[in-house]
Parts: sequence; C-alpha cells; structure tokens
Amino acid sequence: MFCIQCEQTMRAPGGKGCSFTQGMCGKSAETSDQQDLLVAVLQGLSAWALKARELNIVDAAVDAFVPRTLFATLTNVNFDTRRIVEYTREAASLRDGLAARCREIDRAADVALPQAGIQPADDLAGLAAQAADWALDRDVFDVSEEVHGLRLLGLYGLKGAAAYMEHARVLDRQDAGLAQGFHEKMVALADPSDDIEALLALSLDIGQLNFRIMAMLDDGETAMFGHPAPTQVNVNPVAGKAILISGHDLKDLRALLEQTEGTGINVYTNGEMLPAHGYPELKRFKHLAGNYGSAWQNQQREFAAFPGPIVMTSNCIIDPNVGRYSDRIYTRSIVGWPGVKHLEGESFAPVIEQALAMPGFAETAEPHQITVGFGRQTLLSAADTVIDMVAAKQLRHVFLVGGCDGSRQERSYYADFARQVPQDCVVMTLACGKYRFNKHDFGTINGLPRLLDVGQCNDAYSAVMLAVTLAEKLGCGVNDLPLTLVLSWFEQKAIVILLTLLSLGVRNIYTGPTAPAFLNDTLMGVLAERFGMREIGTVEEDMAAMLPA
Ligand code: FS2
Ligand code: SF4
Repeated sequence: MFCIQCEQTMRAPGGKGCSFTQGMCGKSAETSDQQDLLVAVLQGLSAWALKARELNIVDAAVDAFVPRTLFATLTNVNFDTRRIVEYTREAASLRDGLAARCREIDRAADVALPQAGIQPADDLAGLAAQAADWALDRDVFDVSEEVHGLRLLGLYGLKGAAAYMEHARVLDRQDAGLAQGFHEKMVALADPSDDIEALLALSLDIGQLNFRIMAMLDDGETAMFGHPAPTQVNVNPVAGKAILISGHDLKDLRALLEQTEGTGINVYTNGEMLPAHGYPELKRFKHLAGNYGSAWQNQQREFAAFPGPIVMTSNCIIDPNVGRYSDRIYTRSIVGWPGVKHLEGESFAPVIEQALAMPGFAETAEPHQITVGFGRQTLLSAADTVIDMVAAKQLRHVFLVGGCDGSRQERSYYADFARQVPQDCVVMTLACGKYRFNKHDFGTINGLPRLLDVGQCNDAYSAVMLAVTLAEKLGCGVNDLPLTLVLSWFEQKAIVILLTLLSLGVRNIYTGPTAPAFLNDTLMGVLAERFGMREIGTVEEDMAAMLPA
C-alpha cells in the first residue's frame, strides 16, 4: 500500500504516506492497491479513447466512465474492494470493445502504453500481484523526490477534476472536447516526464481544464435548479420523521424531496449539501426542513444521533460501524463501504420505508437561522455595490476562506481567522471548512452580510467569476483587488481548485493547515517563488501581512 493523497496521510515516521495495512482514513491496503490498479487500467482506456478519436470514434459512455470511476479513488469515497474490482473489469472490457471497433477501421490500430495491456486477473490474489506493478510509489527510486511529488500533484489534481466532471455529467453536462483533454492528461500522467518544468506545466494545464469543467458544472447546476439566492436555513431540528442527505449531488436531493413529498418526512441536509437550500428548484419543497450536523469528520457522532436514515451521495463517508449506524446509511453512485446498502437507480423507497419506521425527532428545538445562497448571479449583481463600498472606504478587504475541514487541531486557524477579520471586511466561504464558524453572527456592513457563503467546493467557479468581474470593472488584475484567498485543503478536489487558481494567475494564496506530504520543501519553495503561494502561520501575523496598514 502506498497512498499519500490527502492531508491526513501518515507523515511519521519517515513521512512516507499511508503504507501499512490501513490508511488513516480507514482504507484497507487491499482497497488502496486495487484503486492503483484501477487508475492504471483507466489510463490504458484513455489511451484507446484518444486512438479512437483519430479514427473518428467518440464514445460518450467511455468518456463518462473514466472520470466517474476515477472519482471512486478519491479520499473518503469508496472503501469497497469488490466495487473497485468491478470497475477495473468494466474498464478493461470497455477498452477491449473500443480497440475492436478501432481495428474494424484500421487493422493495425494499437496504443503503446503498457497500461493498455493489463488484463485483470480472475481472482484477488492475481489482482493483488498486478496492483503491485502499478503502485504509485513505483518510481520512487528512479526519480528525484521533486519529480515524484510533481507527478503525484498532477494525478491527484486530475482526480479532483474527475469528480467535478462526474458532478457535471449527473446534471446532463458532457463535452467531447473536455473529455478529450481529460484523456490526454490521463495518458500524460501514465507516462510522465521527469522534467520539473514540464510537470509543473502539466499541473497548470490540469488546472485550466478543471476551470472549464467547473464552468460546465455551474451551467448544469443553474440550468437545472436556478440561480442560488440568499436564503435562511434553520440548523436546528423540528419534530417529525427525518432523512439526512449528505455529499454534493443536488439531483439526488431533488429526487428524494419529490419522493418524500406528502409523507410527513422532513429532509435535512448535511455537510456539502447545505448550499442546496439556496436553489429555487430545491427550496420550494416545504419539507426541506433544515441543515443538520457539521463537517465530515464529525459524522460518527452526529450521524449516530440522527433519528432516521442517511444518504451519502458523494464524498466524504467515514466508517459507519464506529457510530453503529451502518444499518441505516445508504451509499449512491461511486460511494461505497463494505456491507452498507448501495442504492442504484432513481428510487429511494428503502430509505423512505426506514424513515417511516424510525422515531424521527421528538421535539422542535428553538430555530437558529443562518444564511446561504451567495452564488454567482447574486455575487455578480452585488459587484457594483462592493466597488462603491470599497471606494467609500466602507469595505476594506474581502477574505475568501475556502476549502475542506478535517480532524487536525491546527484547523482551528480558519475559525479563529474568520472571527478576527476586522468589522470593515467581508468573509466569503466555500466548501465544508466553514462549519467551524458559519453559525456565528458576523453582522452586516451597510446591509451587506459580512459572511457570504458561496456554496460547495463545486461552486469555486462563482468566487473566481466574482473576482474576475470586479477586476474587469476596476480595470485592474485579480491580484490587485483587495482580496486574499485563505485555503484549507484536505482531499483532491481542493488540490485541483488550487491548480485552477494558479493557472488563472492568482497569486499570494495562503494554504494550510499543512503542506501536502508529496510536495517537499524544495517544491513548496518553487510554488512560493512562482506564485507567491505561502503557508499559513499565526492568525495575527498573517492578518497583518494581508491587510495593508
Ligand atoms: Fe469537504 Fe469532503 Fe467538497 Fe471535500 S465534504 S472534504 O470531499 O468535496 O469539501
Ligand atoms: Fe492515507 Fe489519505 Fe490515502 Fe486514506 S486517502 S490512505 S488517509 S493518504
């Protein structure tokens, strides 16, 4: 086992990542190794998808399959070896089918990539032996630590982009050109350069590709559910039967709301599903009762206390056996946990049945409202107001405090930071890191809320477009705006968002709580030199550096 893709990877002794029998997240060595094999077989499938394009064959099913199943290898998504092996076999079968179609046109059609020749073994022992050949540290003795780290930066970034591609596909958004770009990056990473400049350029290309994917995702979300608008959300329970839904998939939420309408069941959002309350097509459901719980790392306590079934539509799932709720949590799509019920198709009937059989909340608690829904359209319509307030010296600075949460103690930095932001400044939030401070009352400046939640990590595009629009209106560069990005990373979506920002020329981003373990001091130095990227320090020192006197 070798996995070093997330922030909670094992760093000591030796800082070599999760490499024993189980990762810090609970992923077994067996699952981890099979995920590496899946990545390799997918790279071979991508090589054939590119060959097929040379012969005018574009297979939308293959274009969808590669990012979708790569998504299954992200942190806290799929812990079920059986499902990962199924994906590997399906990838090989799709590859062989595509190769056969290519050879009908050109009998000599072939691809040179060794990964394209992997034939998955019949049993787990054989698969384990094959996986050993494709472990992600297989090059560690052949190349420098910097080259190894940059190869992983590219791969982990592309995994993040895969997740956004799949989120967009669920919303009926697919693009053959973006899929081609995706396959090209898969192949580039399958046979990567050992040149640091070329690898840095590849990472930035992946960031650019992801920007276009996120635009497609934004288009899909707003076309299907409307533009988010500021909306009050109750974060305390109301009496009655209850279902909790987590993850990023708004389409699953809508289907659940439709199927529970009139049943008396209240639906609560959890984690990255919170921003759903701002969408017109979702908030019209009266039984979308509120938001429950906080960020993913608190699941085992919060889910255990929830008096109804839980649906996990995407990341982040953690071991449900610890809180003893594995009999009432359901996985969807690429999410998996061994022994947990997996729902395919459109029907949530088993979840609804279980909710009706469970007690639900006995009492209604005093409501506590928070505001969400500062999506792209709302933010852009406020751009002129923001400019006027800056000119009138009523608004000094905007801080985007975005990214993931996690269990490390040092993550209290972000809540401390938000609370210490001066009264004449605004905090924008994105993704699940906000749960440490989003129930705090930040007040307003001239009617403008001081805490503006832009949404999920999926909505980073909205924040970027606000920055770009403000810069255009002011006739300056994004880096000249009174704006500082303070990012917390945990998993691969955050990595690709960082690559996207760097590829757009955004400088001086603060990141934490700790540098990725696959980027050594030399590489962090390169990122600091090229992009002004810096690691968080103390809140006081950082704030002083960010806010000109
Ligand atoms: Fe948080 Fe987890 Fe959004 Fe990440 S709920 S760390 O996957 O995707 O953000
Ligand atoms: Fe370790 Fe993170 Fe990989 Fe899990 S996903 S095995 S915690 S590096």
